[in-house]
Amino acid sequence: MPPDILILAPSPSAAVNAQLEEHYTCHHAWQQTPEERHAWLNALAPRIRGVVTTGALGLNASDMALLPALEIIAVSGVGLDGVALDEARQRGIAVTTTPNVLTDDVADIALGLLLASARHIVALDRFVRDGGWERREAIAPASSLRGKTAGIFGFGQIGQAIAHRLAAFGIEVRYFQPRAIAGTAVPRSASLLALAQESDYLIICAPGTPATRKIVDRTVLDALGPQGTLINIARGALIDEEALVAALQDGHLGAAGLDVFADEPHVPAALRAMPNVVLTPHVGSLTVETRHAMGQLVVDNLAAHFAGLPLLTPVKG
Ligand code: 8YV
Repeated sequence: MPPDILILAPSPSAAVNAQLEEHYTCHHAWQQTPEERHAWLNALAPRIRGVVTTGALGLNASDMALLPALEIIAVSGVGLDGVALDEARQRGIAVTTTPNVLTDDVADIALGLLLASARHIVALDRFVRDGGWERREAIAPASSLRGKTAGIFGFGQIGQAIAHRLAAFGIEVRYFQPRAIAGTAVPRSASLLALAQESDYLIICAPGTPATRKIVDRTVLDALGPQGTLINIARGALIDEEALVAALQDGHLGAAGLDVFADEPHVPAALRAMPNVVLTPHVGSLTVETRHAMGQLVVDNLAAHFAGLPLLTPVKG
C-alpha cells in the first residue's frame, strides 16, 4: 500500500505532482473549501504518514495533533516559522526543507525590489501607461545606486547571494546578525540599529523566529531615515508593519520594497496607496526552475524517508 500523504499546496511543476501521485496516496487539502476541510481532514487523519507543505503555510501544532501516524513534514521552502518544531521534535517527526535551490531566485527578487524602488520603476511604468509622459509632465530624477550602502540583516546563504549581486552595482555592503560569519570580507555592524544607521538600503533576510518578531521597529526605521529604503524578502513578522506605514507616511522613511507581509495575503491599504512602495506577493522562489527543484527535493526526501534511507536536507533536531 502506498503511504498516505497530505498535500497542503500543489507544486507548479507537473513532473513533481506526477511523482507524488505515482508513489503515494495523495490527499489534497488545497482542493477543499474552508468549510469542508476540517471534517475531511478528521476522516483521513489517522492514515496520514507524510505532510507536504510550504514555508508560508507550515504545519501548526493543532493540525499536527490531528495526525497520530505522522512521520515526516516535507517543507517546500526554507522558512520554518510556520512549523510547530517543538511538537515535531517531541514526537520524533522528521522535518525537511529545500535549502540552496531557491537562494539565487530569492536574491534576485531582493535586487529587483531594490532597483524598482531606487529607480521608481513601478511608478514610472504607471506614469507612461497613464499618459503622463505624453502630457510632458515633469519626471523627478531618481537617486543613483553607486556609492550607496546596503545593510543586510541576516547573512546566511540568501543574504550572501544578495551581497554578491550588490557588489556588481557598486554598492557598499555591510551585514548584521548575532553570530559573525567567518571568512567574509563584508564588515559586520555592531547591531541591527547600527546597520540601519550606516545603510541607505536595509535588506531583511533573517528567519522569522520569536527573537526577530517586529525587530524592525520604529527606532530602526527612523535610523534608516528619510532617504532610506527598506527591502523585505524574509517574513512580514520581522517588521512592525504599523510603524512602517507611519514612518513612510510622515516621511521618516523614504521607500520600501516588500515581498512578504505580516498577514498574507492581506496587505494594508495604506501600503497599497503609496507610490514609493513596491509590492510583490511573496514570490521570491516562484520561478519554473526553482519551484521544480524545490518540489523535486520534497519528492526525494519523502522517497528517502519511506525507504529508510538518510534524508537529503533534514532540519537538525
Ligand atoms: C516560498 C518561502 O514562497 O522558502 C520559504 O520559506 O517563503 C518561499 O520560498 C514558500 O515556501 C511557498 O512555497
